Amino acid sequence: PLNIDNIQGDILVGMHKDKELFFFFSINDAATFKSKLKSDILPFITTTREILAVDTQPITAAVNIAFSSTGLVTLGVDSTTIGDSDFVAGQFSETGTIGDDPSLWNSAFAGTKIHGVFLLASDTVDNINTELANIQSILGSSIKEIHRLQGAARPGSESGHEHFGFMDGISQPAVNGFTNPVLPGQPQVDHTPGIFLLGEKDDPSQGSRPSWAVDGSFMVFRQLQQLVPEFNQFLTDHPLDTDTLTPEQGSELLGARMVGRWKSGAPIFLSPTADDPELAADPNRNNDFDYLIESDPAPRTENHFNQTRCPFSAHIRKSRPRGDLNPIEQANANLILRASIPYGPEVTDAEAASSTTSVDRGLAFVSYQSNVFNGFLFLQNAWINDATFPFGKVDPTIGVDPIIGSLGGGPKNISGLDPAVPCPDEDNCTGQQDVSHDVVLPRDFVVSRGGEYFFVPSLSGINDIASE
Ligand code: N7H
Repeated sequence: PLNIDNIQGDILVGMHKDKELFFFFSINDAATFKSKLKSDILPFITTTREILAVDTQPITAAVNIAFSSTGLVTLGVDSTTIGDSDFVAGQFSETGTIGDDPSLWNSAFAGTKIHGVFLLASDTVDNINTELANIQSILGSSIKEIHRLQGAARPGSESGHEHFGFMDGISQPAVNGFTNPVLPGQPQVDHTPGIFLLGEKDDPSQGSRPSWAVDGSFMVFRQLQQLVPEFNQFLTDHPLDTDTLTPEQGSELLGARMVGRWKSGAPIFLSPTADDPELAADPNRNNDFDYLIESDPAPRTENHFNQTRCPFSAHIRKSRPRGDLNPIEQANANLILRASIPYGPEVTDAEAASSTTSVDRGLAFVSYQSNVFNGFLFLQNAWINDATFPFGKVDPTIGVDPIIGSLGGGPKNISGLDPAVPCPDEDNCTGQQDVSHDVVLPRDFVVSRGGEYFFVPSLSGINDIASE
C-alpha cells in the first residue's frame, strides 16, 4: 500500500475545497528558509490521509508546497539528479513545444524566477489569508512573493463547472493500491501508482530516483485564461443542425461536441443528441465508454471508427483517446491526475452584452505525473496540438483540440464537429472529410498566461531537502 501519511494531499485526492490560493515565491535566504521549513512549515503540510476524512482536515487551511528546479538549486539540491530534463528546463523554455505565445505570458512566469509555490485550500478566502499570514510571518524575508492566483469554485449551481459552463473533475485515473472503488471507465488496466508518484511501481525511472524524490510528483501549473463571452458568442453564431434543432439547442450541441460532454457532464458518446442530466449524475455510467461503435464490424480497428457520436477532435477524446489507441495500454503511460480550479469572477453583464472579456478569468490548471514529458507535455504536444491525432482515422484532417489546442493563436479548422456530416459516405467511411464542412474557430478561446513545472516532495522528502 502507498504511504499516504507521507504523500502530499493534493496529488491523489485533490484539495476538494471551494477556495484555493496559489502563492508563488522566490527564496532570498536559503539557510533561514530551510531551517524554518523543517521546524515550522513541515508540521503544517497536509498529507493524503489528512485530506481524505473531513474530521482530520486542517481547521484553517490545507497546505501543500512544491519547488521549481531553480528553487531546488537555490536550496542546494542538484535538481538534475531527479532525472527529468523538462522539469529542469522549466516551462518557459518550452513555450514553442506546447504552442504558447511567450509574449502573452504573465511576466511572473517568464523565465525561471519562481522558486516555489504554496497551495492553500479552504472553505473561505479569509481562512486562506490567515494561513498565508502565518506562513509569511514564519518565513519572514527569506521568501518574496512573485505572483498569486486565487482560485474559487463557481457559485451556486455552477459549482464544479469550469467557466465555459462544463462540469469538470469527472474522469480521473484510478491508482492501483489507492483508489477504491474503481468506477466503470476509469483507466485501471495495470494502472500503477508510478505513473504519478516517483519511485513507485511503473515509474519509468523507478530505481534511479534520489531518495528525497520518492513518493513525490511533478506538478504542472498553467494559468489558462478563458475568453468566455467570446466563446459563447461563437456558439451563438454557429448553431449545428438547424433543420431539427432550435438555434439555442444547436449552439449547445456545438459546445458539447467541442468538449465531448454536455454542460451537465453527460458524455456525448453515450447521449449524442441531447443532454442527459441523469446520466451525468450517475458515476457508474457517466464515464463508461470507449469510443467504439458497436455496429463497426469485428475486429474493430481504428479505421472503422467514425465521429457520429463524438468528434475525434473533442477535448476529452484528444486528451484521453480511450479505445482509439490500440492496444489500450498504450494510453496508460500518458495519464495525468488533474486538480484544477477556476479563477476569476463570473462574466459581468457588460462583458456578456459586448461579447468581450474585460475581467481576467480562467482555469488554474494543475496536473500530476511522474514524468513531465509523458504526462502534460505529451498530451499537449503530441495529441492536443496535432491536427492529425488520433491517427489512422477515416478523417486525416481532424484538427487540433477546439478547447485548448493552439496553432499560435490563429484560426483553426476543425472537422467532424457537425454530426450531420460525419464522413462523405456513411457506408464506406474511408475518404477524406470534405473541408467545406469544417468549423473554423477564428481564435483561441483559451489563452495560456504561463506556468511552471514543480516538484511536490513527500513529507520525508521535504525534510531531506531542508537538511541538504
Ligand atoms: Fe480538460 N473544459 O471545460 O472544456 N477538460 N480542460 N485539460 N481534460 C475535461 O472528464 C477544460 C486541459 C484533460 O478522461 C473536461 O473530468 C478546459 C489541459 C483530460 O476522458 C472538461 C481547460 C489538459 C481530461 C474540460 C482544460 C486537459 C479532461 C471533462 C482549459 C492537458 C479527462 C470533465 C481552460 C494538457 C479526459 C472530466 C477523460 C477533461 C475542460 C484544460 C486534459 C469539461 C476549459 C491543459 C486528460
